[in-house]
Amino acid sequence: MTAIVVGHKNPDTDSVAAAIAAADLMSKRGVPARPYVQGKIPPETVFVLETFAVTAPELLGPLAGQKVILVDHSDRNQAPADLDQAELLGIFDHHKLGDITTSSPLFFHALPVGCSCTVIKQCYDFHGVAIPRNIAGVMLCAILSDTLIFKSPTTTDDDKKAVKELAALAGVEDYAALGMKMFVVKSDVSGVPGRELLFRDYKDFEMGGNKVGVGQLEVVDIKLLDEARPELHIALQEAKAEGRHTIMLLLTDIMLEGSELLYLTDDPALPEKVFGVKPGAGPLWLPGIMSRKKDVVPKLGAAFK
Ligand SMILES: [Mn+2]
Repeated sequence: MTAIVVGHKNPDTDSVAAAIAAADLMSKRGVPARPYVQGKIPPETVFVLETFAVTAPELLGPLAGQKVILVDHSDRNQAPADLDQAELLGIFDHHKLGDITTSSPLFFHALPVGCSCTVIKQCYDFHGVAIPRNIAGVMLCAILSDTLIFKSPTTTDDDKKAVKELAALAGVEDYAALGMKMFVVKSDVSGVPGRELLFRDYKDFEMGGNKVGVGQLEVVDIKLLDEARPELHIALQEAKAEGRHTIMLLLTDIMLEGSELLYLTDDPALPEKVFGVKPGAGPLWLPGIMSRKKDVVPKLGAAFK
């Protein structure tokens, strides 16, 4: 039976690239596997797949009776709803440990690095399996995307080493230029409905019995989001009304290296507790805040304890 490899809901470049790479590695290790996605592939990822002529993974179907490998998450609320009806073979990840449990032994490859594809690159090397040129290209882009071209505090030396080696394999001479091209594509949000933008790179968390959501839009110039602001505010209000204690959206400017925080919460003291800044009349700009995973989620979780 062919195993299903799939990343988290609201797929990003890492969750798509990691599924493609993990399926290739597992297949070459004797476990036939195919990559899937849990939702619409975002424009940044479409650009990456087209650049390296890699076929987009299909949309995931029912999991009952299937063998599954997860990439880029180990949280129940980011996994397929019917995961319990499948056999979980293993996980490749680089996030905090989630709440998925299994009744059978599994493999679990996780490292505190900037990208799932860095973990999978090391697994290819460990097993002495060659990475195909086009898959090296999408893995390269995933690391550049997740690490914001090494500007994110999640970046490690392992990520930088993987990027250099993958760039060589993919025949990419200037990986920083390729990364910028990718972020320019990602920054084009014109005509995209506010709700789609809010949920494009979005995660819900369970914090102290509350549903807390954090979205992030990473652009090369925060002004590119000006036109979308009215719709984003409506989308935030709708999402808040759907039973969330708190909803946050980080508007990250990767050139200015900081984020503006849009938020709605039942706890007015929350922004100060988490970021140490009192919201004023103007936009809430957070210098140096680039990573949901490293700069936001741990402090947010602590504030709910
Ligand atoms: Mn990732």
